[in-house]
Amino acid sequence: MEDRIDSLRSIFKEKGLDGYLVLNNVNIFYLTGFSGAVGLLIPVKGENTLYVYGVNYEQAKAEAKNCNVMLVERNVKLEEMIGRKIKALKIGKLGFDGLSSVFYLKLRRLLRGNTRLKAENRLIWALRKVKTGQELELMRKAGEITGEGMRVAYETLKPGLTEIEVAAEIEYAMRKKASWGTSFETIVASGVRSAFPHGGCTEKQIRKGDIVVMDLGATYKHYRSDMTRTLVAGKPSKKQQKIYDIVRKAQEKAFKRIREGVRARTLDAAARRLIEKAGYGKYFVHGLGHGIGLEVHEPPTLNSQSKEVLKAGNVVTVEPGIYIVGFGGFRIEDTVLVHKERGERLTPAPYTLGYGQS
Ligand SMILES: [Mn+2]
Repeated sequence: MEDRIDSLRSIFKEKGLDGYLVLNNVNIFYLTGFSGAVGLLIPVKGENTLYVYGVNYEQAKAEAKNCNVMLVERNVKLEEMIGRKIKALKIGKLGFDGLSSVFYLKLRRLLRGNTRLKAENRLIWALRKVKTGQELELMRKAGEITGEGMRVAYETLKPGLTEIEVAAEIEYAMRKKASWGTSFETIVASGVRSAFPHGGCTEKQIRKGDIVVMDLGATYKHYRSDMTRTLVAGKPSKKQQKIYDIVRKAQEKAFKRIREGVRARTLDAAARRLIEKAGYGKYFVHGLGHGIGLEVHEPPTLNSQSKEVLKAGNVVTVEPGIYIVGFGGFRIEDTVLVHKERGERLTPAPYTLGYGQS
């Protein structure tokens, strides 16, 4: 593994910082390969310190890379330990990823004006947004497992089952393919509930002719995947098919434009304009997509406000939708890897609306 702490150090050094404090658990994992620590202090020169409570101390020593593991005793306050270290290292300008307001105030009081604290979350995101080959291997695997979940979803879905019963089959199928867990709460939203983009799943029975939005994702070795398909339990009506086809075209249109250098908001606009022209603009109530990796929602965000320009190695979702309250919702989503000249879907599954008994 390339040393990510060193990469971060060269970035924050360039920004004129002489140290960086990482408190976000996922960032700490990203940088050290160990997920059970509570703080990581990186000075511009010298040793990195990883702060760990007793329960994870031995594991941290075995697993954490490129840092000195420091035990945080139960009777010692973490911010005081970190504050003392910052003083000892004479760090004048310290960047950090994110601190709770309580932690920030305590640290500021302890450092009494000798150290300037500067929120610099974007520095870590600059690294995390561009996936390495090793990360992509895991994301591909997460995508394949998710595809298996969707395959079983297609196979399982039939009128009479509850949404939760379908979700259970999906999750079991992914688990059997070595999923570490779901990326987020599985959505199986049927009938009028499909119009709620975050509808979750309930004990509602799926009825013949219901639109069913199924949004699922597996996690593999910490890396996440995200995919949605919309199905009708039975034969789709003309109106259902018509709206579905618009969403499908919108997704394909945005997908085709993916490549390095494209603006995130251009992609959002491509899908949105198609949906608007078809007369459903006001029913596309969210952005086109989001970055994904160790977390299910990461930068770069793909929406009309986004200032992001895509780079090769970004992994994003492309998920246009149309949600008509009282009628139903339609969303198609894939997890997509950005290459220099094109996008590549990491979530394999067919795009059929109607299916099962007709
Ligand atoms: Mn998503």
